[in-house]
Amino acid sequence: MNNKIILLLFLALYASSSFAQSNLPVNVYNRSGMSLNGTWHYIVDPYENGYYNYRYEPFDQMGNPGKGAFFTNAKPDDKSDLVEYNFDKSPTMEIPGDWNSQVEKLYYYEGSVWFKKSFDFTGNATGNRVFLYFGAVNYEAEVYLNGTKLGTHIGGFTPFNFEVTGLLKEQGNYLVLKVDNTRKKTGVPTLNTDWWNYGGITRDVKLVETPQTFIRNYFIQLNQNNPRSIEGHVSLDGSSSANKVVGISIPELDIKHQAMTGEDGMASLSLNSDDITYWSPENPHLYKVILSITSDTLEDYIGFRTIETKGDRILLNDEPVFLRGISIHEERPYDDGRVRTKQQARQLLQWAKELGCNYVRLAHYPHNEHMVRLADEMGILVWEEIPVYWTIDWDNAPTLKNAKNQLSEVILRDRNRASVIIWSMANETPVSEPRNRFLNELASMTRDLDGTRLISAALEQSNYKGNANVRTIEDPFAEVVDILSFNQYIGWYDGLPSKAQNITWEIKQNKPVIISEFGAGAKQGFHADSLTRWSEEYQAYLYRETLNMIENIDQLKGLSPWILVDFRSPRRQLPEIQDEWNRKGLISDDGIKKKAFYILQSYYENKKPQSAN
Ligand code: GCB
Repeated sequence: MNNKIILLLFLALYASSSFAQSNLPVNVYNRSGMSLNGTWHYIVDPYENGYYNYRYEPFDQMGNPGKGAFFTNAKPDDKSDLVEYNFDKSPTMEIPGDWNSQVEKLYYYEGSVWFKKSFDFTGNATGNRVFLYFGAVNYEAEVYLNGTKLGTHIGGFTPFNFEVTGLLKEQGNYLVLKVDNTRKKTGVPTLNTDWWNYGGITRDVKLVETPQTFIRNYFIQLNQNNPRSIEGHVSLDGSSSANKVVGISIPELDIKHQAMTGEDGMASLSLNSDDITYWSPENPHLYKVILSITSDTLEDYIGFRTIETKGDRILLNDEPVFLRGISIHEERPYDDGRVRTKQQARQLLQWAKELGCNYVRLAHYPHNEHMVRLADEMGILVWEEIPVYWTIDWDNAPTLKNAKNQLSEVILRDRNRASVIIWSMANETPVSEPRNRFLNELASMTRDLDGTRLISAALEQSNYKGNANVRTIEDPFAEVVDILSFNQYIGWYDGLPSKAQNITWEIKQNKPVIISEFGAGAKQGFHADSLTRWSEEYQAYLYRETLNMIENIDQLKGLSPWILVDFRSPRRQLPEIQDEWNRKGLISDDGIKKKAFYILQSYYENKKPQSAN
């Protein structure tokens, strides 16, 4: 091996280990920081030229990357010097924001785009630490700060961060990302989905400053077996995180408590109160919780509730609850593209409220953290899921690792949210041995990370003993889940809406049932008789028939029809009707309600508990 190769190997190792993320994400949402949102320069690089530039050595003899590598943000040294790119003269786009909806020529683009943001940073108090946070980047991000690689993140919908202490200058920092949204067979999701593969830095970017020893993360929830006890733990990070006093106070409950961290920097908490007002959709009460150590204080607003199943019932705070839900894609209201702001997330949840929902299914990937925080405030129960969708590469170990990573990142982000009651493992995944093993692994990891919530998956239904008029759930994963959920499209992909009148259900499992999807496409404003496909009348007819049919499922404890708003999908090509939109929304892409909206709204009106009316 020559010296240059040894040097390269060393640099690769250094880059991947020295700034590796610790297992627990830094809690960022409720820390102030310096936003790096705004205008970023970009270079579209379908051939990955900025990565494997053929004219320049990627590293010179001193181990410095050559100027051809885009992450060096190079400029010519003099008038004779050759550098074939220039970020500062390249076009710009707004971050957060997907590239497909911002730049016309990137509408269908799948591949690599480089992004660059220059900034000054003067905030760093002596001894403090700094973390660089990304809310989400779809799909694979390589992150470089001032020419140094911080690391790579895979998975398009969950947050990640890197410690950048000591790497920032007061002036002239440049952050460069290579973002690649290429779909892959081994990816999560895999090649085929029914949504738009929006690429880019789709959520907030922030620099967060913490003291040397700081509160990295916490998990504070009601003890599910003793609703007078608030329990959990707080994790510190830093050189003096062992044997440290952690204060926790909940002023409204008169709780002021101290706990001691162990050698691992973790303190366990158990706080008793007889006066807890339980969080529920009818009364989404959140308590201000203050965590403190000598060097750091963090505040959050947390709701306390229990959620469990008993036989075929779902009990919220020991009371049976019916989940009046709707499925939602994270698509910008009145527009296309990914949700970018809290206000846009609020609009989606407000529509769900108007529909009479107490519950939403956030499909098919983790949505922006704004969504679950707003759901906490607005009193909406939440199902969260990861994009284990249709046929994943079940036998491939890196695919499982990727799915586990995405799942653990969303659990660690949202485990303090009272609104979140269900972790879903997958959507419509055909049964096979490798698939069963894969999902079992996800479920057991989820139970280890968070034993306070329910597990489900959107399964498929099948004919009972070969009889097409009797439907059942045969999936072995039905034994693992707490809630039996399945999608069904009787009346749309499976006959006409009247078919629902002949169908009965033989559900063998003694578990609560949720219909996680049903629906029909309708072009808003297209009116015809109720047997004309794509008319609002057909969709409304299907809703009426389906709602009648599912009333006969004894264990039915909720539903989340498909879907709140029309959403972009390249699979949906019918001209003048779909034009690349999945039209199963109850609301059109420009925010107009279709007839079926009101059918479901009145069904939900009748399902509301008496006390809520
Ligand atoms: C499904 C999928 C969902 C699709 C929907 C449809 O079963 O879970 O992602 O968008 O059907 O519209 O076909």
